[in-house]
Amino acid sequence: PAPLPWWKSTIIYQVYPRSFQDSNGDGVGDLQGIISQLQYFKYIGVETLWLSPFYKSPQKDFGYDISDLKDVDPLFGNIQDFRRLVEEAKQLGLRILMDFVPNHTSDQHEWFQKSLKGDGKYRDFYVWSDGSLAANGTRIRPNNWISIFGGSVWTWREERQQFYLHQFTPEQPDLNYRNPDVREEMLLSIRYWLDQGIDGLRMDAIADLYEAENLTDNPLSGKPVPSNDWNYLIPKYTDYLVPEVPQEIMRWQGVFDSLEKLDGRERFMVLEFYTDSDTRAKMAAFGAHPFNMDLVDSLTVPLSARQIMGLVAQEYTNKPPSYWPTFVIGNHDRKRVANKYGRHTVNAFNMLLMTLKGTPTTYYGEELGMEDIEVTYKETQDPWAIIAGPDRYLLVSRDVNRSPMQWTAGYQAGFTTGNHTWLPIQANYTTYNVESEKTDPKSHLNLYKEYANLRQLSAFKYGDINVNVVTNDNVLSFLRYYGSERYLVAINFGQASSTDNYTRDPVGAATGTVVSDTGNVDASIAKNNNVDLSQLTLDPG
Ligand code: TEU
Repeated sequence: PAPLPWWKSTIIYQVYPRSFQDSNGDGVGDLQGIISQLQYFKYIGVETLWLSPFYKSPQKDFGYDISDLKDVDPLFGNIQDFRRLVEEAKQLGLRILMDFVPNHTSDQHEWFQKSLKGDGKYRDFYVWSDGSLAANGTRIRPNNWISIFGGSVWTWREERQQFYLHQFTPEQPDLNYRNPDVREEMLLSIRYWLDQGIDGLRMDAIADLYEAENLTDNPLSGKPVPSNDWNYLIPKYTDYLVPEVPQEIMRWQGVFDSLEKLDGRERFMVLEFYTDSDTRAKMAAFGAHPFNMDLVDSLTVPLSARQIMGLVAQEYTNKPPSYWPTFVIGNHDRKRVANKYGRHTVNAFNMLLMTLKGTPTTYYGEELGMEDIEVTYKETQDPWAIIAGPDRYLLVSRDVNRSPMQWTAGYQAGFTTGNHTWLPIQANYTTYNVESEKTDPKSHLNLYKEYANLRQLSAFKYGDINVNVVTNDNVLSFLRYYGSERYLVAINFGQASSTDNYTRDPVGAATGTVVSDTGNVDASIAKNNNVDLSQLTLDPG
C-alpha cells in the first residue's frame, strides 16, 4: 500500500500538563514531568502527544488564557525545557501537537493592556463597543449576548469608557479578527511554534472566532434553556459558515504548507469544533480536520450500541473520498467515560476508538479507566463551575475530569513528591494506576495496549470499513478489511448478553479466530480460539 500521511496512522494522546506528572513537587505537572514519562507513550503504543496549553498565563482558565503567545509559563518550565521535550520525543519517534488559542488572550497580555490605553496599533485588537446611554445616565450593554461560561459577554472598562467582548471568562477578551494586524500576529505566533520543530497544532474554540458585526440581539438569550442547547447561551452569529472562518483556517494552513515546501515535513492541524457530521464534511472540503466530538459530547446517557453505531456510521456515509474521521471519546472539558457511560464500557469504548477507520484521540487516564473526582463548590477551581454557582457547578465542572494522572499505588499516586496536588487525587488510584495495571493482563491498560497494537495490522491501518453487519441495542459490529485480511469487530456496550449471527454478507465466513477481547468474555472467546460466527455470544463489557 502507498504510505499513509503520518496523521492517518497515528494515535493522538491528550496530555493535560497540569495533571500529568509533577517534577518539582509543587503539586502541578510540568514539562520536565512529561519528559520523564516519554517511555510510557512508547509502552502503550501512542505516537502523537497533544499538549494542552503551557504558555505564559495567569491560569484563570488553566492556560487557555494566554498572556504571552511566545513563552512558557514558569509553572511548567521554560522554553529550553520545551525544546528538550521536542528533541527527546523526536528521538523516540514521538510527535508533538501544541494547543493554540486563536480566539482570545488573557487580559494580562500586552496587547490587551495597550488596547485598554487606546495605544495606536492595538486600539482595535479586541472587540470594543460603546453600548448606549440610558436616560438615567447608566451605560447599557451593546446587546444581550451570553458568554459560554455564563453572564454577559460584555465587560465595562473605565479606562476606555467602553465594553469589551469575551465569550469565555472576563479575563479572556476576544481578539478582533476583522483587524488584519491581529490575523498577522497570529500567523507569526503559529510560525514561532512550528519553528520549534513541533508536528502541528490543535486549534481551540474555532466556532467562536467571529461575531456578527452588527451585534444583533440573540432572540433566544434569556429564554429558559430546554437542554444543553448552546444556541440559547451564545449568539448563533459565531458560525463557521461565516466565510471568514474557513479563510482564516486556510491562512493558518498556508503557514504549515510553506514550511512543508521547505523541509518536506507534513504538519497536522486539528480543530476543536463541536458540530455535526455534515458540517465536518463541509469543512473537510476546504482541507480542515475538525475533531469528531459526537461521542464525547453526547447528551444521551447511556448510549445504546445502536445509537453509538448511528453516530459512527455517518462518518462513512455521503462523505467525499478525502474525508478522514477523527474520533474523540474524552477530553479536558467533558466527564470521563467511566462516569458518563459506566465502567463496563471503558474497554468497549477503547476498543471501538482503536478499531474504527480514522484517527483516534485518547484523553490521559482513559487508558487506565480513570474516574472523575468529587469536588465541593469550595474546592472548585474551574472558572466555568465557579460562575455557575454552588447549586449548578456540578453540571459544568471540569475540575472533576482533570485530576492527577495515576501512576502508582504509592504516595500521591506517583504524580508528585510534594504534599499537595492542585486537584485531589481520585480515591480509587490504588486500584487504577499504571504500575498495578501493568501486572494484570486483563486490566484496562493492557487491553488498551492490545487494541492500540491492532492498528499495526494492514486491515486496521490501510483497510476500509463496512458497518452493515450486526447492530442491536447491545451489540455493534463492523468489518475492517484489506486484501485478503479481514477482521470482524463486535462489541457489547449493553447490560445483557447478545447472541447473533455474523456470517452473512459482508463477513461471509462461518468461523473466525479471536485476536482480542474486552476482558469480560466467556472462556470460549479466549484468544486464538476458533469461534462459530453463526451463533456468537458476547457478554456485556
Ligand atoms: O473549549 C471551548 C469550548 O468550551 C467550546 O468549544 C464550547 O463547548 C462550544 O463553543 C459550545 O458551542 C476550549 C477549551 O477546550 C477549554 O478548555 C477552554 O476553557 C475554552 O476553549 C476557552 O479557551
